[in-house]
Amino acid sequence: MSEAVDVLVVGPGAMGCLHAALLAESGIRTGLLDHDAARAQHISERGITLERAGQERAVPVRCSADAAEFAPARLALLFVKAYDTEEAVQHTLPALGDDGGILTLQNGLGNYERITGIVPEVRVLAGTTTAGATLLGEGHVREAGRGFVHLGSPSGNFRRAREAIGFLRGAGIEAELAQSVTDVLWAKAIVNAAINPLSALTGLPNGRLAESEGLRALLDAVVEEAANIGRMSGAFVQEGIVNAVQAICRETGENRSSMLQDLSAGRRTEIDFINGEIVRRAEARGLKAPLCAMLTALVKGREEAATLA
Ligand code: KPL
Repeated sequence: MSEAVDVLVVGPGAMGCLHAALLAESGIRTGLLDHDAARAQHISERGITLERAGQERAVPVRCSADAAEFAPARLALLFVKAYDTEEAVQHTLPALGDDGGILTLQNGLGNYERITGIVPEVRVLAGTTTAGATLLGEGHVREAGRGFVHLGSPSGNFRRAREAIGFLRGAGIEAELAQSVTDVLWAKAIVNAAINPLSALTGLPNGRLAESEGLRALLDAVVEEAANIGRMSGAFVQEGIVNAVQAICRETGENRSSMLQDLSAGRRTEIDFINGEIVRRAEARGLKAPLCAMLTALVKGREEAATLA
């Protein structure tokens, strides 16, 4: 059955399920787009099981693998892995009609560029979220940290950015207009470049990385290196970024980073789009990012080892 939605969440992973449940629960017309029809049917039948603040509830959410069923959607909220971006945008197009927008809150650098290779810039928003979530099974998610969203329109379409902020706030998610999308994307990339591979390689939840002296020194060094490349690439990176990343480790202390979750589940990680992309951006400027290069090689080694098992 075809029925228009305000927000179409794309990707039923941890972040997609969390946001689809929060939006749907608040009465915003919400859909969830999955590429897997059998899983979509399962989620539609049972709803999303949301664990939040020690309570568990089932939230009915319409889920389908057919994007046209949600047309016309005002906004597609992209929560697929960075390596699936282009395919997911193509899959979403039938829901968007001529005017629907896309907001990416994905991890990694370069997602905005990948999306605007397909959809006109005026319809694309980008930003970051501090939300943490753990996928416990199909359509079953546990919130692992409240989200604060910074988003903006690199093309200057503030009407569309404000509309997206309105939807998120309507779902009780704190959201603000970013002064500079480049700055917020780099800030998040620096956080992810340090926390994600270190937690994935050690198997430790985020909080432990700031507790042990040796790991904290490594964490700080990766932050410094990534921040330097960010600055050389034109982003404003705050002076206190090292302390800020340690604070994020503590605030999301129990959370297993998304890269640790991916590696543990035998999924491909986003290392190429985080540390790998920082290395490429450094090299494009004649610079080096040896720690990011080493972490990229190690995580890719772990990915390869999983295929041998
Ligand atoms: O974004 C995250 C992730 O896991 O990908 C952090 C902020 C590190 C929270 O776990």
